[in-house]
Amino acid sequence: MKVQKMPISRTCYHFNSAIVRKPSPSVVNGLRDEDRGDPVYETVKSEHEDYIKVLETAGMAVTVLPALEAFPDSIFVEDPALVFSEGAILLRPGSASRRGETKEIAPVLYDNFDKVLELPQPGYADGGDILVTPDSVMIGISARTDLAGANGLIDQLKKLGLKGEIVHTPKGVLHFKTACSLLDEETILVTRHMSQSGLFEGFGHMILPEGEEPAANALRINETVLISARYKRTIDMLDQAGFLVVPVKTAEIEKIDAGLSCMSLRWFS
Ligand code: CIR
Repeated sequence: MKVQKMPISRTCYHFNSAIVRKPSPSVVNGLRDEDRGDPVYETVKSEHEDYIKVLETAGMAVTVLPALEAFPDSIFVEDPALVFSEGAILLRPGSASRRGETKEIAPVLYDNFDKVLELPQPGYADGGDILVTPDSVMIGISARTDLAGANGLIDQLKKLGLKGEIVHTPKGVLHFKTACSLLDEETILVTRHMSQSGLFEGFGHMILPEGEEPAANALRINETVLISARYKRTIDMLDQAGFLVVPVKTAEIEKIDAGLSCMSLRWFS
């Protein structure tokens, strides 16, 4: 079996703390790239409750923030902030309708972290564009994260002792992590297209089966890999490779472009 019990230490996927935010009925108006119909609030709510249970089972203490009616996408707490054991960074989402989410997430970060930094002006950066790897914090330029934001973020990461690296999100892909995620310190789950980008040369690649590209946003937490329950071939592939896969139902939230990472902020405290 590939997943090993590692000592609890700081790695890219050993976490014991998480922050999530409950969905509000306004979630039905969430942004989306493609129209697959509005999500049903009650179903989103129940999928989100299950997601919290999965995080708890994976070993996290979860802080649940109240729903925000004014921000339909605020369930995606990964985008307005970035957190590490070393401290937190408040970001500036690239989408105008989400920009106010930073101010809303700030208080819980000041409560939990000694160091809270802010993305300097100018520029935008969404947490969904940031992939933390053992060597660097990769920042994908996208429709939401621009060069100024990425450079500002690199400066803030330096203050936490971390190295940022600018990369490019393929055209038509919402966030960098929409197309890849870290399975362990040396293995990446990745779409065939992004696999050919040359970005992950030092990693082993697990390429998503054709038609299951949306499963790319998986989430490794401690011993488990969370993955959308809809993608059976990807689940089988990871299972056969020895990962401890936990299928999570996110079909309704996926209508507004959710993956597994975007609904939580995670760190080791
Ligand atoms: C948005 O377009 O901002 C939301 N509907 C989806 C955000 C997903 N976030 C993420 O993958 N980090």
